Parts: sequence; C-alpha cells; structure tokens
Amino acid sequence: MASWQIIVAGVVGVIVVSIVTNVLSQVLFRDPNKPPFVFYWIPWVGSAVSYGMDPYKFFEDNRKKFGDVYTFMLLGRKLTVALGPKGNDFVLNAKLNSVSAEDAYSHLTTPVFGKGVIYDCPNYRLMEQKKFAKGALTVRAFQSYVPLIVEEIRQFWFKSPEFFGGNSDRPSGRTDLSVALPQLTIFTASRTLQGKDIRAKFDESFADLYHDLDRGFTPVHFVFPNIPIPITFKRNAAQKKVSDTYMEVIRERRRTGDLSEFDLINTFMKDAVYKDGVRMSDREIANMQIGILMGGQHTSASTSTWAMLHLGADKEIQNALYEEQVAVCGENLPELTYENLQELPLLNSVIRETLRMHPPLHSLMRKIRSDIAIDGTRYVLPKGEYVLAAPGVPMIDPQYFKDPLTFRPRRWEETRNIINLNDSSEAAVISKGAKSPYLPFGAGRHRCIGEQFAYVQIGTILSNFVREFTWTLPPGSSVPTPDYSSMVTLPNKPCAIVWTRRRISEKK
Ligand code: X2N
Repeated sequence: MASWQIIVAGVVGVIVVSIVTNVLSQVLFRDPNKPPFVFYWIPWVGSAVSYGMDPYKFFEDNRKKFGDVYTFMLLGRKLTVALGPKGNDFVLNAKLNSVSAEDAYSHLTTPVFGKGVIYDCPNYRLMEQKKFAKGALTVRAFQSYVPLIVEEIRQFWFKSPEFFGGNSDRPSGRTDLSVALPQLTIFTASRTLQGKDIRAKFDESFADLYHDLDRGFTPVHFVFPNIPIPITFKRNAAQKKVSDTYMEVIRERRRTGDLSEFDLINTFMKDAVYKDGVRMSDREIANMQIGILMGGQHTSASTSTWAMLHLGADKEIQNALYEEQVAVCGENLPELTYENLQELPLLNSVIRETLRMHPPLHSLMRKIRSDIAIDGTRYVLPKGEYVLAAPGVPMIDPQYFKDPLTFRPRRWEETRNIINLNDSSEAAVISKGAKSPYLPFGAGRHRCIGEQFAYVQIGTILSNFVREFTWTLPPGSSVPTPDYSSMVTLPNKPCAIVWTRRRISEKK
C-alpha cells in the first residue's frame, strides 16, 4: 500500500471508530440521574444542524419525545433544555453560584464589546452597570428622545430616496425593510442613547466599523471565537477603533463640560461609581456603549421589521392604528409625544404581539458552575455543562395562546397588567416573574433593561410610518419565514413592502 492509502485508511478508521463508540455509548449507558439525551450520529457536532436550522421545531419535536427537560449536544457543548414557564424559572432564576451567563457568552461578546463590562466582569459589576444605564432611561429622558427619533425618521425619508421617495414626493414605491430599518434603527438609537456627536459619526466611518463588529457577532463566532478569517481580524480592529472613538468623545465632553443631553455617555460620566468606590474608567464607559448599541440594534431592527411585515399583511390593523393616532393625537396629527405613546393601546399591542411571535433571542444560555438538581425529578446536571431557556416556546404554545401562529394584536386588549399564574388564559400572561409564558425580555438578574426604550423607539417608528404611508406586501407574497442563522431571529429576505404616501406632502 502507498503511504497515502495508509493515511486515508487510518483517518477513515478513526472516524468510524469514534462514530461507533459514540453511538454505542449513547445506546448502552443511560444514567437515570440525567435527563434524556437527544440521539446524534456525529461526535461533537451533535444536533447542531437540526437545532441551527429551526430551533423551535427542534424544541417541539424533542418535547414530544422527552417532555420539558432533555439534553442535547451542540458543537462540543452539552445543553439541557428546560421548557415551559417552570423551565424558564429554573434557568433564569437559578442561583448565582450555580449558573453563570458570562461563562456562556463572554467568548462571543468580549471581542465585540471590549474588556471590563457586561460579560467580561463579575456579575456584581454587571448588576451595577445595568443600574447606571437604567438610571439614564427615565421618563424625562424618553420625553426628550421622542422628538429626536421623529426628526431622524423625517431625515431618513427625505435623505434616502432609495427607500421612501426622498424629496421627489414619489407617491408610491417598493422598499426592502431588511435594509432600511436597520439603518433607521442605528440612527435613532445612536442619536438618543449616545448623543449628537456620536450620531454624526454614523454618516461617516462609524457605520462601516459597526458593520465589522456585527459580522463578528454571529453563531459562527460563538462556536469559534477566534477563527482565523478576515471577519475576525476586522472585528478586532473595529472594536479598538470604535472604543477609542468613544473615549475621544468622552474626553471632549469633559473638556467642554457639556453634559446636558439625556444620553447614556453623559449618565455614565456623571454617575458610574461602583458601590465599593471604584469609578468606571473611560475605556469601560466606552465599551459599555458598544454593548448597549449592539444590544439595542439587532433586537429593535428585527422587531420593527417583523411588525411592519405583519402590518403589511393586515390592512385592518394598519388602518385601525391610523384611526387610533387621529383619535388620540388629534385630527391634524401634531408631532408625536412620549405621553401620546402611553395612550395608544393598539400600537403597544402590535409591538407586544410581534414580540410574542418573534422574540429576538430563541435561546438563553447559562454555564453550570456547580452541580444542580432539577426540582421534582431525579436529575442532577453537572458543573461544566450548560442550561438553556427558550422563552419563545410557551409564547407559541396553544396551551397559553389561542391560535398562536396568527398575528392578532387584539388578543392583548382585554388583558393589561393582570397577573395570575394559575390562570393560563391570555388575560393572565403578562408577568414580571419568571413563571410567565410571556417573557420576550427574559427574567431574573439578567432581565433586559431595554424594554421601555424598545417600546419608545419602535412605537415612534411605527406611528410615523402609519401616519405617512399605507403599505402592503408585494402581490402574491406573505410574511417571510424566520432565519435563525444570525444572533437574532430575522425575517428571511427579501422583506419587501409596497408603500403609498397618504397625502403628497409639501414638506421639503
Ligand atoms: C453550521 C443551520 O447555525 O445547521 F447584545 F449589552 C448586549 C444568545 C449568545 C444566544 C449566544 C449556535 C445557533 C449554532 C445556531 C448587551 C438586546 C446582549 C439582549 C449550528 C450549520 C446578547 C449562540 C444562539 C449559539 C444560538 C448573548 C442580546 N437585548 N440585545 N449549526 O446572548 O443579550 C447584548 C446583552 C446570546 C446565543 C447557535 C447554530 C447585553 C447553525 C446550520 C448551521 N446563541 N447559537 N441582547 N448552528 N448551524 C444580548 C444576551 C447576549
């Protein structure tokens, strides 16, 4: 035999033996103190393909076989899924010394956000960072944000003729929302959360740098954080440049002393002193801004895109939103205010319903730090493995939501603020605790702090589109299916709408 034949035979032999060993060990050894295991053929890869293609189908198929708790292999990690409201509570309210989010996420997020913040610090630091950010997101701040968002939307319409007709007063057109709405989202988020100076940078270099950061914030980099490809090098270079730019802005603001805007850079500059007296460094404040913008960007862009698509498919709701604007804001539709947003129940139901069907994150993970028992079972999960919550699963379960795959914002009309965990009707499912079937913002110590901002930003965007345009999906098309291959659940492209201007305005 030639030497290459020996090598090929050896490699094939190793593969065959490892597959056979893997299959046999799954079939022969079942530990009664461990959850059922989803069978897989290929070592290490495990269930990656079926989970990665459609996680909700994967969760549901295996729930039928195993119930609410089971373990699967994902690219070298053993993850135990805990489904349903009890599973959400188990994962999201697990004790700090038993599970850790930073041990599950840091290798993905730290190269993008930078050091010292979010998942690159002890949890007690993150808790205070969230408090600092939350301290900026006051009613007074939101009141200042709404006109700024309205102004950005106007500029976007008039300065981006490719999307909405520009200055031409084009009465109708076709737009790909998956291109337009991420741009509008970054402009509105940066203008409000980070101020005029940072917003101005998005007309120049910042957009490309953030694009480089985005491309390094994917499931690929979750699996191979430092995979030696150009995307990784660009991610690293962009992190440094963006962080340095924030630091320059911080120094410039300190020099001029102008901290008057209600943005998060100013709040952190003023207030970010930890309880133990340590002040956040400029570098940490800068990296915090990257985390906040990355967090706000993908989730909001995805949610507003899904909402616009569903409204395009539902003329009745779209018109009712316009009527609601007229009834609440007045016949001649004066500029929207933060107070108006609180008085638009159908608008808020549209956002709530969009998040029910399309929560941006399908999987929330924690790494197990010390063995944990699952109440009511014999199962003990060992240190080093992972737990996974999927809050989106109960949100499309007919046990909790009638006709769950139908977009029906009015289902929320009867239900405001009623909490009753024993009642599984739709009237009972909005809750702050973790035992709710409706948790698009998670629960527990890692619960989202961006909820109110998201409602303000998305609410303002949807209101202004409803005022200016009517739209439909292109003839013969329907709402796109989900794409699970990026960090948030996006609609598959193209996300086209066909729009008509309500009145040819004389605005220039
Ligand atoms: C190769 C298909 O695709 O078979 F951004 F300040 C900022 C959540 C982290 C989920 C990781 C793995 C999927 C493999 C598919 C901030 C606003 C946040 C919250 C396998 C064949 C980010 C990683 C998901 C692994 C799925 C981290 C976001 N509010 N933003 N095979 O969250 O909050 C932030 C927080 C994570 C994951 C996966 C595959 C604070 C495939 C085909 C392919 N996952 N995933 N945020 N897979 N295939 C955020 C939480 C934080």
